[in-house]
Amino acid sequence: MAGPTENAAGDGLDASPMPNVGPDDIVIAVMGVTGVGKSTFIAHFSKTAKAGDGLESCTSNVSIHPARVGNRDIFLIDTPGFDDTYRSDTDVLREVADWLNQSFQANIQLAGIVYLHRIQDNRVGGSSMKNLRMFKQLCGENGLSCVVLATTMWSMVPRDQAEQREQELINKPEFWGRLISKGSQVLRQDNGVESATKIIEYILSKQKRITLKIQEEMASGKALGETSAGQEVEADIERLTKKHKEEMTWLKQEMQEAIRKKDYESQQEIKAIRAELAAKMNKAQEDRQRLEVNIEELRQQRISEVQKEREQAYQRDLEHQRVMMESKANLATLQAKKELEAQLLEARLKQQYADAEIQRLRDEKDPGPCIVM
Ligand SMILES: Nc1nc2c(ncn2[C@@H]2O[C@H](COP(=O)(O)OP(=O)(O)OP(=O)(O)O)[C@@H](O)[C@H]2O)c(=O)[nH]1
Ligand SMILES: [Mg+2]
Repeated sequence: MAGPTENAAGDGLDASPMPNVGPDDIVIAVMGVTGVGKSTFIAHFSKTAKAGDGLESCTSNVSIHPARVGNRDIFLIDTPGFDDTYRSDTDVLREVADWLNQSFQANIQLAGIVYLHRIQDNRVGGSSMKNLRMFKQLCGENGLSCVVLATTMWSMVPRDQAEQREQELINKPEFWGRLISKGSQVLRQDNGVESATKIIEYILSKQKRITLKIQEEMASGKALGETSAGQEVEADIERLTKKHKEEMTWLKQEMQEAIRKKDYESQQEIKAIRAELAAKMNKAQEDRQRLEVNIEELRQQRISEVQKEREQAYQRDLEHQRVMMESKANLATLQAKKELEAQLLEARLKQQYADAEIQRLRDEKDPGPCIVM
């Protein structure tokens, strides 16, 4: 069994950001909100991609997938979306930024980015739009001519409605408008491998290499929290903290009211809500502090986080195997017990049959007193 320090190449947990990838290779990143279809897109060209089947985030680490598109060998990078089910935006940004920093330092530049968007999503303030804001800040303007903005899930919306939404995305500057005016290309991911191939081929036709804004910013010595993407996350934390403080003030008032009324049940409820809220406030502050890292600090922290994650995964694996072995053993005991019970029952029935037979033979031999009328 593999120990916690062993790891398959390219799952993003490696100390090296890009095992087997060099500066001459073509590397394309796929980004977008959780569940938009990033892994599905990559799986059209690579056996190593794993698409999800539920609403929860599936891809939680940056991962590299060797892929073949037409007759070209390239690498596709799967990325976790912001608004991940389990991780905060800070966690996701730290992971993506660390990976981008390392590739920058290894002289590996992206050939382009495929930014996916579900055609049914266009609500300002929703997670798709937050992802788009993060993407804009991460990417900056220089590489936008190598960005394809592609919509997925066309089969989920009536065609005319989907086309109307696509127009809205294109026309509104706060959606895709500004990106398009700086050179990004809109394409549709509406036909499996065929449309996916067109998207990759478009990027390949550009024959460029791009540096993202966050790579430049961090290479120039900025802390993660000082980069544009980091500022975006900080602004969200700020908004959240303000909301939490308001809720806390309101809860204090509610508590005073409950104390005045001697309503003990409400007091307990409010206490529990307050504790939960306090934990959230602490987490937000922790997240803010975790943005205060430069390239090297981030790298060192990520190495120990990854090591911890791997050890936890290893422990979970061991526990899983223990439970499996225990249930197998229980099943075997149960089966043995059932077999024994069946054998006992059979023996008992045989005994009863034999007793009855003996009794019958006795009755035949000695039919008892004959009563003569
Ligand atoms: N109808 C339809 N379903 C799709 C499309 N692309 C992906 N899906 C489905 O959507 C679900 C999520 O797809 P994934 O590829 O795992 O999404 P993801 O972006 O990798 O998600 P995370 O890893 O959680 O960030 C899967 O059940 C896919 O089969 C599409 O274009 N149309
Ligand atoms: Mg995925």
